[in-house]
Amino acid sequence: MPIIFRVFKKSCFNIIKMNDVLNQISVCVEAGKINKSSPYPPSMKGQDGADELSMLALQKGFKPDEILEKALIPAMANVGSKFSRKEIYVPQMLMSAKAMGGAMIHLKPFFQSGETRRRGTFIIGTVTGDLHDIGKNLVAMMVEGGGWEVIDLGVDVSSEKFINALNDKPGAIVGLSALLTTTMENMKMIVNDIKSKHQKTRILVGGAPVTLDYCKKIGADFYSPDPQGAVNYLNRMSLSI
Ligand code: B1M
Repeated sequence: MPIIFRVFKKSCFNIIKMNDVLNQISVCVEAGKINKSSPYPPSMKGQDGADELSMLALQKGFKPDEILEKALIPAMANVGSKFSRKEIYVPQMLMSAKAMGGAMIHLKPFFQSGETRRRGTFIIGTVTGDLHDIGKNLVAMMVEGGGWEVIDLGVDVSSEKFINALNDKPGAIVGLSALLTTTMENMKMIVNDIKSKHQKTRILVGGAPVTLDYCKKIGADFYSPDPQGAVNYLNRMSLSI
């Protein structure tokens, strides 16, 4: 075979091999396969997970943002869409988010060093008086998987804490979560407080009792019933900035 064809064939083979690693990472994240020792899903027992494969991808020379953009983000977007369509449920989404976390451990140092650009900053917390954090954590993980820097202020977060975080990260988008009809009322106060100090801040609200009508009533900018809606909103905002 002429040398030119041999070189071409070899490089095509390498590209396919290289992309295989990214595809495998996507498969692991969608399936919720965290690492080799993780027993879930049973069909992938003993196989490498998102943890080992993302390390391998870095060793093979993939850039962290390439792994994020080509493997993790599309996989998490699929997971989010399946959850919105009720094809999967909270436990599966949590496993996927954990698998993504397994990959993110290796990528985070690069993002934190500023070597890789993020889409923007998202500050999230469960509002004053409310201790529910499972839904908020899911939103935070999905948004992080969507390529955003996430500052998670935790639960029972006051206006003051949100405002302090915004003072450090002006221009960040804020997410408020509430699970109780009583604490949902605190969203109104927090939206007012934030807008009085940082008028242009965009605020996204969510949580089981929250509705689009309520979002409009309290002057928040967007309501999402689920994590994928939050990711889609943020991505639209990052394009318009
Ligand atoms: Co509580 N609890 N709880 N609880 N709890 C509910 C919410 C309740 C509906 C149960 C019930 O009575 N049927 C009820 C609220 C009634 C109401 O006000 N309408 C209730 C109550 C009353 C209470 C206490 C007052 C009970 C008591 O002490 N008497 C108490 C309050 C404590 C407090 O917060 N101050 C309390 C305590 C607790 C636990 C600590 C025991 C525990 C929380 C543990 C934790 O979060 N770490 C707990 C739990 C687990 C629940 C239920 C069973 C499950 C909540 C959950 O995690 N769901 C819940 C009943 C239920 O929902 N079946 C209940 C799964 C989660 C993935 O869904 O959080 O809705 P969710 O998040 C969704 C969406 O809402 C959305 O995305 C997620 C994925 O789709 N989303 C966002 C959430 N935040 C978002 C933000 C966004 C966008 C989307 O943008 C920023």
